[in-house]
Amino acid sequence: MSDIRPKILIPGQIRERVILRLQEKCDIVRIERADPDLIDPELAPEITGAAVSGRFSAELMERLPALRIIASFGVGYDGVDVGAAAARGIVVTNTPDVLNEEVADTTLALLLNTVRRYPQAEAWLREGRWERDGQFPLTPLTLRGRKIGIYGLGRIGMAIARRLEGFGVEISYHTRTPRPGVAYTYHSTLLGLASAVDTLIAIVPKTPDTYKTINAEVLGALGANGVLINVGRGWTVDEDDLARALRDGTIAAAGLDVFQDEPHVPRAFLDMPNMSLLPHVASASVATRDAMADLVADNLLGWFFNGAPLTPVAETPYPH
Ligand code: A2R
Repeated sequence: MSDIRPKILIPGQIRERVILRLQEKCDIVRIERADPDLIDPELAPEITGAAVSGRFSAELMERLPALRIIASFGVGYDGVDVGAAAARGIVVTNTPDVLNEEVADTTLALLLNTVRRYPQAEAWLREGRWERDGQFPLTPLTLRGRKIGIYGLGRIGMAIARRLEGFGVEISYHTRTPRPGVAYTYHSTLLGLASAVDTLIAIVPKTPDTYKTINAEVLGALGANGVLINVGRGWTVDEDDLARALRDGTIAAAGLDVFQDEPHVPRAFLDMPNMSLLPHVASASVATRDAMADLVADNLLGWFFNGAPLTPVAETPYPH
């Protein structure tokens, strides 16, 4: 297999480094977006691999009879129809671990920005209000004494928890299965966790089971001193319920890096004084995005030239 140049389809945009890494040993076939009709029917039977940042549908797979592997950019691979891939014997890979620490850094920054209002304090200075109006108002909220509940204690959740230990706060968590070997308090339901803490950090994947699970009931359980932070997927939060809870004081504040319909952010959020908002930047440093790009390329190169991909997802294990 190593003497031929595999043809790799790249639908839409991807970090240039993926292409630079691949093109030495592979032929790259680019289409403007992940639309099956854009694939040249003469090339389609020769395409054996794909690299994607975003969506890859079952229809696209159907047009590519020789496709064996889809390397997805990012740890969440909800844009790829993994069920269809598994049914066709196509391996899907993602980019776990290399972004854990960066995402955890962002999570702590977002938590602090939300609780202590640092972005607003900096805006106060930049707008000349320190000189004109005096001290920035004291923040009603503090991280001191908070009880933090982590919804999802996987690779990233653990990196967040390790940082929180240094901040001297209480830590508990909810997952479907208790994580062995950790001392944090386990709650078997999300509602149970929300009732026991005042700060909820969500870092779960987008799956049918996590859809709008952070809803009015969970926010109510968090309580009036409550803070919600979401760095997983917007899908997990009922945004209407959240806007209502922030408006009527059901919870105190929220910090979001992810939204249901990105890059659209609900108008209600933009006007909310007790929110800290980021444009999905949790892993967005050059170094970390390069590491993710390298892992996309190394999965494809591993498959075609070394006999195995590096990080296949659970639904399409390798070897089968
Ligand atoms: O439930 P478990 O025991 O499989 O624990 C996983 C948890 N999790 C859930 N917890 C409660 N209810 C659910 N329905 C549910 N589904 C999954 O989320 C595990 O503790 C965690 C996921 O961890 P990892 O698979 O290691 O993912 P990682 O690398 O931490 O990334 C999390 C997500 C990505 O999927 C992207 O959507 C986002 O962060 O960037």
